[in-house]
Amino acid sequence: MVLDATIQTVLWIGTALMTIGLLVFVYWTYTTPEENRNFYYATSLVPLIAASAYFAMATGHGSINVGGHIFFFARYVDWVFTTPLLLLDLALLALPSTRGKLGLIGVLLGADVYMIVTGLIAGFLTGLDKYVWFATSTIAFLFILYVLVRLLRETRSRGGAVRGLFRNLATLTIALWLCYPVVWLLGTEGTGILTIQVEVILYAILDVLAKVGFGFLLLSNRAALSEPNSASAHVVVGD
Ligand code: RET
Repeated sequence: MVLDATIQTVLWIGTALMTIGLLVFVYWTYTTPEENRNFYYATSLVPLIAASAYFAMATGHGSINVGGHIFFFARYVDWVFTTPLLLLDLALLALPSTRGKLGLIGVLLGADVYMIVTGLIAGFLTGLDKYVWFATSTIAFLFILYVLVRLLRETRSRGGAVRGLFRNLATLTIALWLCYPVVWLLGTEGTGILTIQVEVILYAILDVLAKVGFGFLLLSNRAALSEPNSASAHVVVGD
């Protein structure tokens, strides 16, 4: 797929920023005591996957032509792996123990994968069918938002650094994630109000904030991640 210079430049900047995020997170992983590394492993995988997806898109291998417009399917391959990892981070941070909560975590991550896969199907289609799959994906998204708001309420009763960190991360996540279906609807996959160039720029900003921004906020907060009642202290072998 041949891409114009603006799109290519934005995709290369995306690749570079994700790579920088990856290098910083890997460095932080190795400078953290092994028993506190749970969050570091999951969060480092996110920019690794995103850098690969951006590289594929920048080199013309992450898109195809659907109904006369460029469809970047590589985004969805990225999101199907990275969004569950981000939600896993949030769930582990919010839940003082994963015991008895694996069902909740499973259903949260399952709904997320379902949201991305149904969004991918919508991207390949045209006409009314497209919007049926968009609506299906949105139902899963609303469920995810509901769980996040419930976790926000539950963490209110908890003290310490975890509470404030979770509040900031969950708020950031809800605000940024809400923008994705809006960009989709306004962009070339939806109504076509935005040009493909503007769409690529908006997704790049959202992706960098939702992945690298989120990771910086989480991993730079070592106090919360090593708090005795945070998940990092609870998820031990055999738990
Ligand atoms: C789609 C279109 C179909 C309806 C909905 C969507 C939501 C996508 C979301 C994506 C989040 C991506 C992130 C990536 C980076 O880390 C698939 C656009 C609801 C919420 C956070």
